[in-house]
Amino acid sequence: MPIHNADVAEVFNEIADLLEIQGGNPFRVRAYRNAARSVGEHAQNVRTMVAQGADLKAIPAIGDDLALKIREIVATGSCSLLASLRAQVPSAVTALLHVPGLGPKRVRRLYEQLHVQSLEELAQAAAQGRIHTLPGFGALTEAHILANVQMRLDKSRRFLFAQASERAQPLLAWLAASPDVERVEAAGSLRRLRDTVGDIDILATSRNPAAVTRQFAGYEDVTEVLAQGPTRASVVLRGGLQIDLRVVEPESFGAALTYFTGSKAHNVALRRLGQERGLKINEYGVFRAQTRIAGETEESVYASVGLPWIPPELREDRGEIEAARDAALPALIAHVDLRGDLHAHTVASDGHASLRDMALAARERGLSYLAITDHSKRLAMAHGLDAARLAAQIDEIDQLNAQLMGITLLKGIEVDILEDGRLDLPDAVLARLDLVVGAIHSHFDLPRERQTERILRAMDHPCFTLLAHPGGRLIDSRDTCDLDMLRVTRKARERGCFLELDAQPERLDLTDTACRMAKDHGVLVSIDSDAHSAAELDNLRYGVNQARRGWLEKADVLNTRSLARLRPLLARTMRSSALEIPESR
Ligand code: DGT
Ligand code: CA
Ligand code: CA
Repeated sequence: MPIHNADVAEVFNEIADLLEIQGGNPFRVRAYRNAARSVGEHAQNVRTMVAQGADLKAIPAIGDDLALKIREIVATGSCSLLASLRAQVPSAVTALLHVPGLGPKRVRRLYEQLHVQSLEELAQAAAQGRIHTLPGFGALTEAHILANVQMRLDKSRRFLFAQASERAQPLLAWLAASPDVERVEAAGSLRRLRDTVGDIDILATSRNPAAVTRQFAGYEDVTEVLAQGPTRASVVLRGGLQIDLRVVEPESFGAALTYFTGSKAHNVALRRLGQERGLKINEYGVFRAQTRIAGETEESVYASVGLPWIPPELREDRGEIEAARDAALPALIAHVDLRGDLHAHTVASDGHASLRDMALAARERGLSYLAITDHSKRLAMAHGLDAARLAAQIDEIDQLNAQLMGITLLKGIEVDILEDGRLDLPDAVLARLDLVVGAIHSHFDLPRERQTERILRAMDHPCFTLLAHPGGRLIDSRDTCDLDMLRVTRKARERGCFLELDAQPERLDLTDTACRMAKDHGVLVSIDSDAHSAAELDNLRYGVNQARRGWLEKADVLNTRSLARLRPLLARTMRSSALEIPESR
């Protein structure tokens, strides 16, 4: 198996997990975590670097010892340190670390005292009430664990869009380069840019379909071939992602692409429109009686029922067919429309890059402004800033802005919204900022009414600008909190403040439908990377995907504004009685 940077990162992360469970030296744990992130984000492939004799220590966070380990992994596919750690603690136990509420100490106790070795066994132990009897665990913790584990088990079948896309892109490029392949395209939920993907659907055309399915089954990352025939094949890639390939006739390509892009609900609605016109629409084409009248392109399929082509992101049967009929499809936002980013961290809290490096990375990506929004003091784990440290950072940003050309840092904070809706820092320092980004990081499970009131109260603060990742979800591990988004959206409208679409692949929060609600209420959405490193500024693209699924256009997105037009919008939220209408769209 060829080694990718992600594989090395995975080995290092597992080593860090196992060291942590065994109570290892925290600095050593951190060194492996940093190395994992750094290798994972490194643009050059380590396999190529090793082959070319390049210096691995050029990768940040990699020293002599880790460079040796990378060589070992590239050469042998594994690492002897990992093997010896696994001999002491089974590797399935590391999955327990990712359950919210379970740190290394608790995992160790569960393993040593209850012999819990997997998520399934953890769920069982919780359901049987064996956990709350352990020291350091209570009945509440046990119930919490049970709920979280069940959710993880339910969702383990789906992949984050970013993960699926990272696996699919090289495969698509490899297929496209084959002399036997004429056209190749992703379909399904991946093409619709859904935040999670169950499996990947690929369509191709070829004069020699059997050669294509054979080649596909031999792809370097395939671990299992589920089926392989003359025109279709299904495989599983390393990591567990399933891929279905279908090779179709060129004259059916558009019809097949429409069919396999889905969604199912959209297809049903489209077929019904066809039926009304006496047409049969399927994956082979559009037919009147026995005659094919369309199907080579998607445009021809839509045109056969009198519609313009509909972007895949909208194909969910949420009004897109009606909008297409009325020539009212949105002109969806694109990544190039973003002029800046309003949520990013530095080493001052839990980020990994300095102010200057974040600024330069943003400029390199064509952004003209970047808001620095480190955590506030309540998040002690993340080294949150108190008033004095924030004041110092404000001065530092002023100095940096005076030096840097082509990029402006905005002064902000990701301030914790406390349980009662107060903000975690004094008004005097908040008032010195360009923007105040409020977020909840605790008490996710308050009852709906209290959670909603908490957030509304925070939004009423005279300095409040932007509500960060409103639902608080982590796709794999934490559900959206119980919150009345309609009231939150109305409050944003009334206060003239903004809602964030956090672009981290496992957040993508606002959801697509919540974006749509914001748009419908005239509330501007800010698409933010929430970057904790320079490379994570590229998360913005995932945010743009989600925004497109939420029907957002350039004008609906706050950070498509130039800095000159942004400033008054931010300033307006910094007043107590802002009962104005947001800038007209
Ligand atoms: P996923 O994989 O769960 O993330 O979601 P999709 O949308 O990729 O679903 P998948 O992989 O089961 O099927 C791909 C597309 O094929 C789906 O979006 C629509 C189409 N399709 C699959 N089964 C049916 C069906 O029974 N009826 C219709 N009309 N379309 C179907
Ligand atoms: Ca699929
Ligand atoms: Ca499929």
